[in-house]
Amino acid sequence: MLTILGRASSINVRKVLFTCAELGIDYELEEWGAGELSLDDPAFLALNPNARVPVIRDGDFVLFESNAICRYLAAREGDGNLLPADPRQRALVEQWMDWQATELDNAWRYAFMALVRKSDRHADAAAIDASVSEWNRHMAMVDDALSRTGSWLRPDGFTLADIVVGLITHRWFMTPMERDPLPAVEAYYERLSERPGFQRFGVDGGP
Ligand SMILES: N[C@@H](CCC(=O)N[C@@H](CS)C(=O)NCC(=O)O)C(=O)O
Repeated sequence: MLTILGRASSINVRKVLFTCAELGIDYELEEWGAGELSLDDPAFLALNPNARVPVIRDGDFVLFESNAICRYLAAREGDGNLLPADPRQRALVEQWMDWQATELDNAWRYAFMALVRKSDRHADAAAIDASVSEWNRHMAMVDDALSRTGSWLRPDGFTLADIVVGLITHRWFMTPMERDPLPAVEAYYERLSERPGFQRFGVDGGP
């Protein structure tokens, strides 16, 4: 049985839960990072020295980094839809996943922490404006890609790229800020909302 370590309120844990829902994988969830299961516990740090969730245990195999976990699970199941076997098609899915984890995350983090989490450490008005503007600029790139495919980020169907970018699309809509009108992203969000995995894990949990 696969074990997922991490609180279900975490966006990075929810990527893995959404992936399991798409793949029909059964798992046990150990809610590390919530209650008494501290990420600073030596037993957890032995699995992930970054003190971050998610982590998975699959037999004696341990893996951290949410996007790597999603790729592992799709490959383990031999699912060529979420993660194509063809090197170029696969690289294009991974391109969006890496872009989410680096460029897109750096764009939205400050605004989200300030406007949704109300973090004291994210109270600089100019930095909030800059983050909102960057987040809109990055979502415009998503809009442009979706306008060309007419559906998901990749023209052949729903992939892991839609799981990881889809969760941030939800945050983009729920954060109280000015949003540029992006019709293809709006249609994308409606399509995402029809998927059971997104209905269950796509929405934000607690802090
Ligand atoms: N790059 C890592 C980031 C993981 C991460 O930042 N996780 C957050 C939750 S979304 C975390 O563990 N924060 C510390 C905490 O919850 O105490 C990944 O994608 O797995």
